[in-house]
Amino acid sequence: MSRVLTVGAAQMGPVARAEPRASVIARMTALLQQAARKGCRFVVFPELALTTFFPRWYMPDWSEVDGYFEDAMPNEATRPLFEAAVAMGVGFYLGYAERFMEGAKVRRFNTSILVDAGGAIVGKYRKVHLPGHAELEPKRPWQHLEKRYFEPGDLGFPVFRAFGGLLGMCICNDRRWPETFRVMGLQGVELVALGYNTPVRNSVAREAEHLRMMHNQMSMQAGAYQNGTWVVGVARSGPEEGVDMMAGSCIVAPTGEIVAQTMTDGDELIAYDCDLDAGRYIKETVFNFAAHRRIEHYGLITSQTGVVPPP
Ligand code: ING
Repeated sequence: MSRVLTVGAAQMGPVARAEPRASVIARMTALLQQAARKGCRFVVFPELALTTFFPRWYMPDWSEVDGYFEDAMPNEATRPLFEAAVAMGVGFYLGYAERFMEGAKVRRFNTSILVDAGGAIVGKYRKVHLPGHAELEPKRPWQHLEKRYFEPGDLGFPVFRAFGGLLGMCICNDRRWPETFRVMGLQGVELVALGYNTPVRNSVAREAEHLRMMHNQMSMQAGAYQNGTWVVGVARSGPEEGVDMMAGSCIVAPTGEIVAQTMTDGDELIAYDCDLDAGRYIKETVFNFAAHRRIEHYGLITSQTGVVPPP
């Protein structure tokens, strides 16, 4: 019996700094309704979907920073989204800023959750690869302070049994690191859901603009093919608080082919019937890990962080 999961990629256009969560939730619910009409059983939202991409600003006042975080999930603001999803029988991936107390210590993560069609949180992931910097860099046209506002994820790259298959998650910059997909590939992942917030232009180096989209697609296509998995990448896009954010949300097959892609840089839903067995022949032949990998030669990948050239 084929395991086809109809998946929706719910791209979101700009979220203003002052946009209330209720407004964002209403937009997300409308995208869920579109997805349900297309027969989707699982919908992927962007990274930090509930607020504007706030790491673009240096905020010395931590109470202002914490205004962008969720202290519980679901909570009063997001419960309508969970309830709407349950009413439609649709599960979803949600990216948000997670904050909680551990004794007297405040913990803050760039987090995503996997929510099943019954509204239960069946998986959680915390972003491992945090790009950017931790201190104010005045020379930048905008900041990228993820290293200031979040800790590196502490949950690894887990894979969850959900929606009839093996689903994994990552977040934005994670997709640029092959280790992200390989660790999930070694758990047999069949679909990786990820949200991203990526500016169209490189703010720290002279770089032709077309390369941004190429690097985005190449990273996800390679991750898909080299691990025989579907990859669903969903943008927060459009002109947000003076920074143009890249669109290009897409659904990538285990062959590495992009099978669906958004046309706009606003709120837009695309969907595809993802056969979770489509990656089987890849996992059993070219990327049959058990038959072909030689881990005795891979030691540097986990024993060394930076580059050490030969003497
Ligand atoms: N955003 C960007 C991303 O990885 C970035 C940051 C862009 C890093 C381009 C390097 C190159 O897509 C987030 N939120 O990680």
